[in-house]
Amino acid sequence: MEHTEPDLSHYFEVARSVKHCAVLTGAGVSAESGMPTFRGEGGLWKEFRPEELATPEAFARNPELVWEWYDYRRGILEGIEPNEGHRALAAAEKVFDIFTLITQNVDGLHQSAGSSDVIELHGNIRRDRCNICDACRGEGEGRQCRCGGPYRPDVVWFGESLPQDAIARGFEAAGSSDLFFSIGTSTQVYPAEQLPFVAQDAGAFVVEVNPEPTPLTPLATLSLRGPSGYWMPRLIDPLLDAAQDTALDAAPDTACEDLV
Ligand code: BJW
Repeated sequence: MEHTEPDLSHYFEVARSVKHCAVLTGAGVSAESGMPTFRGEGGLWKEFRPEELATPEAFARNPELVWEWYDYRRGILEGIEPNEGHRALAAAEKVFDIFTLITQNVDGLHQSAGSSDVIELHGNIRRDRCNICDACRGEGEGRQCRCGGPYRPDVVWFGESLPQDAIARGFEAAGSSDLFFSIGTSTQVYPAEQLPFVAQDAGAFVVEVNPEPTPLTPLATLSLRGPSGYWMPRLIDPLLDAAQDTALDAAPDTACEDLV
C-alpha cells in the first residue's frame, strides 16, 4: 500500500504564530518506553479487571491484591526511561510563550524527560498516601500511617474525584490554548477526555497523535496515525530551531572584548 506523508505546512504556520500550547497525554506516550497501556492490544485491562484493582471498593475488599498490582507496575517502571515523545514534549517548553503539559499518566516519565511543570490528573504511582488522612510519604516505610489508616498508591481510581487544582488548571489551559495536542490517549475516561473538545470549542487548532482512531479523530483539526515517538520530534524539532534563532536575535550584542 502506498504511504503518503500528511501535509504539515498549515500546522507549522499555526504553530509558529500561537501563544499558548496545551498538551494532554495518555498511556500511549509511555508505550514506547515499555509501559503497557490500559486499553487496546497488549493493554493491562486485557489481562486484569479494573473493578478488582482500580477502585476504592477493590482496595477496601482486598488491599493485598491491589498492592500486588501496583508493586508489579512499579517494578516495570524501575527499568524504563523516557522516550523520544517525552523528550520532544520537554523541549516544547522552549518553543511557546505559554506551554501547559497535562497528563493522565501516573509514571512520572515526563518529569524524568525534563518537563518542569506537569499537571498530573490521575496522581503518581511512585507516591503513597494515607487512605484516611491523606498524609503523603515516600516509599518503603511500611503500609500504615501514623493515624492508623492504610497507605495506598497516590493515584485516582474509578469513581474518585480528580485533584481539584489539577483538573481546574487542565480545563483553564484547554479553554485558553490556541494549539492543543492530544497524544496517546483513547479519549474515553471522564473527565480528562473532555479537554480536547473544550479546546476545540474555544477555537484551538487540535492535533491528535495516536496509532488508532479515537472519538476525537473525526473532530481533530489534524489527526496523525502513528506512535508519539515518531511524530512528536517531527512536530516540535523544526519549531525549536526557529525558537533558538529568535532567542539569538533577541540577545544583546556583546563585544568580543567583553567576553575575555
Ligand atoms: C499510542 C502508542 C504510541 C499506543 N504512541 N499512542 C460508570 C461507573 C463508574 C464511573 C463512571 C461510569 N461512567 C463514567 C464514569 C466515570 C469514570 C469513567 O470515565 N469511566 C469510563 C471508563 C467509562 N471516570 C472516573 O471515575 C473518574 N472520576 C470521576 O469521574 O469522578 C466523578 C464521577 C464519579 C462516579 C461516577 C461518575 C463521575 C476517575 C478516573 C480515574 C482513571 N484512573 C485510571 C487508573 C489510574 C491509576 C493507575 O494507573 O492504576 O487512569 S484508569 C486508566 O485510564 C488510567 C489512565 O490515566 C486512564 C486513561 O487512559 P489512557 O491514558 O487514555 O490510556 P488507554 O490505554 O485507554 O489508551 C492508550 C492509547 O494510546 C490508545 O488509544 C492507543 O491506541 C494509544 N497508543 N501506543 C501514541 N506509541
